[in-house]
Amino acid sequence: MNNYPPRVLTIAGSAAGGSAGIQADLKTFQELDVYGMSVVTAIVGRHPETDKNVHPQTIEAIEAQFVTALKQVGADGLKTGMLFSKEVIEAVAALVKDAAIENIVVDPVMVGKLDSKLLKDDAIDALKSSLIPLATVITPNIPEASILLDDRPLNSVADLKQAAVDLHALGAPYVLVKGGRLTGPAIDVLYDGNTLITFEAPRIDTVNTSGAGCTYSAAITAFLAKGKSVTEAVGLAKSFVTTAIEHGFSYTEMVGPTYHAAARKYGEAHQIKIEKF
Ligand code: PXL
Repeated sequence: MNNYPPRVLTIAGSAAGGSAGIQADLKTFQELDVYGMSVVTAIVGRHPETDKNVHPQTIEAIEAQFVTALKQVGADGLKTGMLFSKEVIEAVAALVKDAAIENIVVDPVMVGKLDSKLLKDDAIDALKSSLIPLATVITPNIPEASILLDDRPLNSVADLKQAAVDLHALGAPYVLVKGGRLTGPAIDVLYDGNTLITFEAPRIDTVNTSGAGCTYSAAITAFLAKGKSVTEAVGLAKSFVTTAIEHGFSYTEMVGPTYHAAARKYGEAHQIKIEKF
């Protein structure tokens, strides 16, 4: 055994503003002392209200990056973020399947905070049939869970619990439905096929949550690669992201970034309340 940090790979889009996507993932990996690597699937330009500012990379470029990372270093964990198209999802699923990596977090990124379109409509089926079944854990937010459930409205924690149970049928052993868009405390629901677990943090009164979902799933990946169980990883990651949200910045009038270094700099002030059902 050596003392090298665990190796984690993100397969995601480049978010030029630095708050989300690859940039958020690598910052989070660094904060949590895991060795970060990246496969860039698309370059997202300025104010991406439509998909015209999304510049997808070729399948060849995506495969080349993946093979480089795995051959040069190897991976103890992997997360996927923005994949954008059916073709990319299918190529990534084939690579991930072949690589047989232990910890796989699929964040089914579909729309960004600025309503930017990060996944084409015809890609949803590919996500469900080829990638989600390979995941250890999937981490949809409410709009994503709703789309994965054929536009089911999700308006309460009870709805999230039912959504987690129903999404489990897609084949990932763990489903985390994130309730950040509800009102009241920020409650996420984890389902493992047997037990429902809720993770509750206080709601932080801020608009600066850009990239919070990316940061959360990156932190889960890092903790899994360090050997934590899924339940432990989710609790630790939620504490990390809550602290990052609490200390987010208003650099401009746009929705600002979370502060990835907040837990290190200020300490983690938030106890996550965990309940089993
Ligand atoms: O926060 C979702 C997200 C993920 N990935 C990329 C993004 C965004 C939001 O803008 O740009 C590349």
